[in-house]
Amino acid sequence: MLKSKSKLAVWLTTVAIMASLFSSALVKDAHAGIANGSKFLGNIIANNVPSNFATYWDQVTPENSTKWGAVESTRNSMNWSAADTAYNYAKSRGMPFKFHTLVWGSQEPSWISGLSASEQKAEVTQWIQAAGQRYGNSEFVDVVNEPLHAKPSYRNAIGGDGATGWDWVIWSFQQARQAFPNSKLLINDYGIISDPNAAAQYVQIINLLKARGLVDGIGIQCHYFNMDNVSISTMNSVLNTLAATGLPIYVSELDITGDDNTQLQRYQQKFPVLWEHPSVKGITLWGYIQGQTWASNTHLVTSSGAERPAMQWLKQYLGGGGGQPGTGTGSGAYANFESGTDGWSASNVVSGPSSSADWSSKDTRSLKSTINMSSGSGHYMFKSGNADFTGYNQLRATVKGANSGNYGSGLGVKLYVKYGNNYAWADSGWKTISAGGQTDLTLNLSGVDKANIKEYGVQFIGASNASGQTSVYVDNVYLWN
Ligand SMILES: [Ca+2]
Ligand SMILES: [Ca+2]
Repeated sequence: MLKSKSKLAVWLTTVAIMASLFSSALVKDAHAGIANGSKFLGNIIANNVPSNFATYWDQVTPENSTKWGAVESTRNSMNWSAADTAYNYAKSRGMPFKFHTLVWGSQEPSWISGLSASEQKAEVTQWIQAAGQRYGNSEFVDVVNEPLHAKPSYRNAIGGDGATGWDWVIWSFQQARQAFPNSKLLINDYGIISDPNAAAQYVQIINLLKARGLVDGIGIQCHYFNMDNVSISTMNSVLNTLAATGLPIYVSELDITGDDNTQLQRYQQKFPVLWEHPSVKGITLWGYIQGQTWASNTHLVTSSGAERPAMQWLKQYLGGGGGQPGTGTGSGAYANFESGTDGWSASNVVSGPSSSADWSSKDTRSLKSTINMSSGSGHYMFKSGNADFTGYNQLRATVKGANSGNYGSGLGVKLYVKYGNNYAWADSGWKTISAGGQTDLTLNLSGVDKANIKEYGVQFIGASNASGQTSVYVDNVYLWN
């Protein structure tokens, strides 16, 4: 990516510049980053490694330094210095490294387009082999970047469209397999997460590669111009389309804009959709420090090192919840359901609530009820009685639906409170979950009479075309500042 923050037109041009992804079965640095477990949460490195990189991230993609035009701006004179910095850092920390990228129609060397076809083919081959010799222990390689949007000028020299329509892509992956026999080979593009038609076209290329044993994962960039306004249902639809190939998905260049509150809300809504999808094996963000991101307002940490609200939320979310536990079981709101229902009730349910080991978002148990869904049906799990939320700004919880019944367009979920002598209502706003899905809910308590809480809980609402029986779960209900 370019770092210019100038005009939109420049950004849109540079959009054609991104790409990247990574990995799965790697040994991770146990001390790096904010993500635990089998998935990585990575970021880019430009010329120097930010001092707080390992505080947040556990995977590395070079921002520009492994692009062909950056390495070989003068023909046959290779400059690997910045690439070495990123690669050596990743290797010294045990972080997966992704080489980004081998074949791409942007940031090519300027001299390539003027050569004969045979010279072009020889140069691309030489470039791929040189990269493999130097960085053959890369966990991931973006072989072809942006095939739908930025085809290389020299593509006719390496097979052109050919009989498959994508012979040049197949040729590129064949070369990469030879040069990087120990790496996972990825394809990468933008405009996918927000466009089911583009996803279907992308899958056509992927299936050509898969049939030849040439591709190991699918990269989707997920930049702000696709992410800021995409709907959850479109995201799920696209992820499921890609997952149907059987290949792992890597979110390769995530960024989201907005003022502090807008960015926070977008992260809260959309990051879990990516992170919790079973086929998504890792996420890489495209920058995080103010003044060092390619698009303004995508940063998560200010130039002075302060974390924006979205960063604070991301840490809490990936840390598995917790937060401030209120004041215990009397007033306050902490409920973890490890040893019972914590005094919660349910209404319009077939059975429950009960403490269940079916699922949990924190520790090993959650609160479960079984419900019969119908169009607009309302079901509740809640705790009534006086509670005092004084001193806290948010009430949070995680909810889940079982993979049974017909969820139609999605089961509606809301975290709510009733407060004051009139039992006034406030809630988190709608989210929807599909069968088997889960989501975090955050209720902003501003405007609520926090010293006079009468009831709090979760409302589940059947979609207009919902039917059948399912189970719903609530866990890790807590107060947060
Ligand atoms: Ca050369
Ligand atoms: Ca629990």
